[in-house]
Amino acid sequence: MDEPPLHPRVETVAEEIETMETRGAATIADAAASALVTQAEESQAETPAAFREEIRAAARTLLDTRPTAVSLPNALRYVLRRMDGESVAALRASVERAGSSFRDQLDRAQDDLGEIGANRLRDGDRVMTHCHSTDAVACIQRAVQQGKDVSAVVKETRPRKQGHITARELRAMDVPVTLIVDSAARRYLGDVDHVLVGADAIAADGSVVNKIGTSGLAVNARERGTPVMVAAQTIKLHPDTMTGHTVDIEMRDESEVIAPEDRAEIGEITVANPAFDVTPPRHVDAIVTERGQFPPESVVTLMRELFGEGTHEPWLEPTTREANRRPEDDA
Ligand code: RUB
Repeated sequence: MDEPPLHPRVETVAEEIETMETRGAATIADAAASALVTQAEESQAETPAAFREEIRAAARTLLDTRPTAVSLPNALRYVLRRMDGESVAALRASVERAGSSFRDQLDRAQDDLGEIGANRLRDGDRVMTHCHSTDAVACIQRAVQQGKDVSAVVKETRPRKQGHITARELRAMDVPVTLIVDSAARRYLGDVDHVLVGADAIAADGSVVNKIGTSGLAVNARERGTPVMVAAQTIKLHPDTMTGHTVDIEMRDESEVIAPEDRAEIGEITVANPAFDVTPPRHVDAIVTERGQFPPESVVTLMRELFGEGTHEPWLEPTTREANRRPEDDA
């Protein structure tokens, strides 16, 4: 069977997510939902079946871009589950409605969690950040709006240096920033009141999957007695982990770690570039969501409330689901 036609915007968004021009779990979810809406708005499908197949194909293309941020499948599921109607026009309207309510919820969730996270910060506090998380930045921004004096020690975050984005955004809010290399983190942990990070996925046992380096930072913070706060909208909760699935950790290109010419000069080496790591719940003090703050071990209760006991994959036709199952899906 021919592949359904995809709108060029879907291909572009997929490529931007893959190359990290669009990055960060919440931003990825937002871009994926709006790409589905574009596919719906511009679809030339003449039958409801053809329309549905096009939207599912667009979702599959977007899904295949980055494996770790669960906000991506959660966003696609949200829109696909609400695709409903007997005609192309009705289906199109349902996707448009779902895309727009998803994006509204995303914005609201970030504002609400920002308020809760800000309540944990006191006037004069100093936070240490890792990578760039819009959810984490929202907590600091809200604290500043509450009139609190907050400063930050910002980890550069190798290899892509997303810490620079955090530093720029915090400076735009007039927050004093000290930029450090990742290996200087332990040296400064005694000088900060909180470690504040985001999440790409949160597992049912409360483990936090976030940018590589988060777990080492959390272990060091525990040793220093510095509380670790994870700012994560509920779209970061990974429903499949309730039924035993593990989170796939993305391995990225070696050239992000070392330039090919430097590598050639060194000689034969293996370069490994995992993008994320897993912080066990015992090293996390609080997960701050738009639904309140949770000790990591209790996050499963919220997960059950939001997702029931599991999910299905609406981008797959039931008949092709088993045929499309990849071995890594069972990992
Ligand atoms: C980004 C990263 C962020 C989370 C949360 O990794 O690990 O901490 O995605 O971000 P990458 P947000 O740069 O590889 O996408 O709070 O904005 O969803």
